Amino acid sequence: MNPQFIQQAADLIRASKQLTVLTGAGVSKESGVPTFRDALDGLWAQYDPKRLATQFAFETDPKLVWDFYEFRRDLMRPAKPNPAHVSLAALEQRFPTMQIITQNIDNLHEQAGSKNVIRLHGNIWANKCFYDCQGEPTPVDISTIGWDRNSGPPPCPYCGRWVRPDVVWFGEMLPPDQLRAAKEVIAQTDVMLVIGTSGVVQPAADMPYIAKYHGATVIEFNPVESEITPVADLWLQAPAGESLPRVLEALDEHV
Ligand code: BJW
Repeated sequence: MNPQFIQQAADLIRASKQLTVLTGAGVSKESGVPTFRDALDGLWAQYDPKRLATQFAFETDPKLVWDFYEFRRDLMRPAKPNPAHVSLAALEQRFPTMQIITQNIDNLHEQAGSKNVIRLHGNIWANKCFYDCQGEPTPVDISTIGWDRNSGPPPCPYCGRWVRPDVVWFGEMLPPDQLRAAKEVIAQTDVMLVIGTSGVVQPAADMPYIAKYHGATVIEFNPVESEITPVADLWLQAPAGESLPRVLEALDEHV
């Protein structure tokens, strides 16, 4: 990794007034959480998203989809924040208005200590009624429900129909308050760090382009070229768990 790029990133961050970070699955890869689209080990290389991550899939085979998310929870349960999450939490200490906008559902930013986190795609550790029978959303605490765990999703305690994970599937609207908050912060952003996203899923994929349109500088952290690279002013082509701590060190050298 070019040391000049590390220094340039640190200089841009130091001079920023509103620092915003957009993260995707790549930021959690070094914690052992699989990405979606990496060719060999991404989830969608092994599983078909149309059969697992849509309302239609859940209506067609609720047990298959529920079991897939239980499998994902088992994969994520031992995961711990990696140096990229830790560096972002440390960066928030230095820049208290810094905002993370994440597509991730794994909670690792919060575990690392980040406070200002906008979650675009929900939270795998939470559940809700598939029909939102008590209003949108209808959260359900499944630890209070007794049901046969081999039979698929638990019954909603209010309406008796299915409980589902509180994540955003393809074709679903994003949580409106989170999306609104993201749009507001992007309009104010002068430096955006884009970390570990392929930039193919809307509306998150447009956010760096919108930030750029509003005059922001975009710094990408990704070992592989993405849909964001064409709009990036600076591309740190390395795993985020390696590049972000080095940017932090470069910031600390000039305090
Ligand atoms: C590293 C690294 C390391 C590796 N360090 N980096 C046609 C055109 C435009 C839009 C649409 C369209 N047809 C349908 C749509 C809308 C659709 C969409 O965008 N589809 C596209 C795929 C075409 N979007 C939606 O449906 C969204 N809702 C919506 O738009 O509502 C309005 C609407 C509805 C209907 C029609 C039209 C409009 C909802 C999207 C929900 C996404 N949900 C998922 C699943 C969440 C639950 C779960 O986990 O199961 O969210 S899909 C999946 O993709 C997940 C992720 O958050 C999301 C983004 O993936 P991400 O994070 O970018 O991961 P990867 O794997 O793609 O990339 C990882 C990157 O990390 C790579 O670049 C690596 O190189 C890098 N990396 N190691 C740093 N160590």
